[in-house]
Amino acid sequence: MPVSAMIIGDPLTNMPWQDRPADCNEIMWRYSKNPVIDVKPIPVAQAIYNSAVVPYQGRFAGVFRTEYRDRMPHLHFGTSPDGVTWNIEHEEIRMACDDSERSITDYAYDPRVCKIEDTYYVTWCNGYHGPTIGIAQTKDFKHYERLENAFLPFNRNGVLFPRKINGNFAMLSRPSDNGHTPFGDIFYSESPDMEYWGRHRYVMGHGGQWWQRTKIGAGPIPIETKEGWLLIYHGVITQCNGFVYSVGAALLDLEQPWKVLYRTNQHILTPEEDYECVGLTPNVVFPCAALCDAPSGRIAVYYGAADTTTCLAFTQADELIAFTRQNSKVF
Ligand code: BMA
Repeated sequence: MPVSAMIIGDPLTNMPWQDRPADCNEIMWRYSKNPVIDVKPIPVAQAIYNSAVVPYQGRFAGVFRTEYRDRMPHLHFGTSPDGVTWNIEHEEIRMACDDSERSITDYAYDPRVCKIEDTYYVTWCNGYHGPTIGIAQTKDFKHYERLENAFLPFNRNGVLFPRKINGNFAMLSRPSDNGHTPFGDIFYSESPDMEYWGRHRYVMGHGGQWWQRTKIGAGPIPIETKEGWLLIYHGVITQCNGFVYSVGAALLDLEQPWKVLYRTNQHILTPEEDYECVGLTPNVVFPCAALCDAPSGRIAVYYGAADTTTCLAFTQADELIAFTRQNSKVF
């Protein structure tokens, strides 16, 4: 097992993992048995993808983007003993809310789950007169309390930091438009109470190399390392026949995360396998969650493939950080 000095966090010895194959020299490599959640995994679902996984009570819990056969996305809860074999509830998550306006959810997709102190916060792209960032809190994944939407429409990819920064909750997001979004940069915001968000700061934008020249968005919850916050994100290029979604990495300053220290000038995962290139939306790899074992530096990334299945890829913290530093362009 590799040894890492980089990740600040807990052990997670039972996380899913495969060593890099001997004939592979990629910085991020795929699980050999992808997809871990295949098409039509529960009766109501056309597909489950772009979903969130966290360690929970010695096992794993997930909030899943579950697309019904009318193509509308809903959030479902699931559990797993090993992070690979999933039991996903057939009914969508119900959230308590005492305000009828705040409870509006025209649709819910691309969830992230972030544990801060003893509470799990679910953020997702929430339909409220257009996409914005919905938030709910839970301690047991049975009872959820719906909080206020973080921002005005239009916004996507709301990703919380796992600890307060400067005494405030902190979130990355991607302001955008009401359509399929031909633009988008990552911004940072703080909140004292998970309700009022401000101190907005620009983090980083699209552009530079072609793989990320259309738009970018934060992926999994940032991983705290001695070198900075390790942010795995998606970058998009517009090709003659549509968007192509790839994965990159960046290191953000620990106390001022809007300051980008390094950022990969090339993708670390891009659609290559059939299950990433063929599906409901071809040519998409879209990361939304990561598990890590701090002492070894092992990182497992959950990503949606072609808006159709849920897949896993692996990387090693020290190697990814070194790669990000060495192949960096901040612009
Ligand atoms: C984005 C989001 C993602 C999706 C991607 C590719 O705008 O809708 O959920 O995976 O497009 O279709």
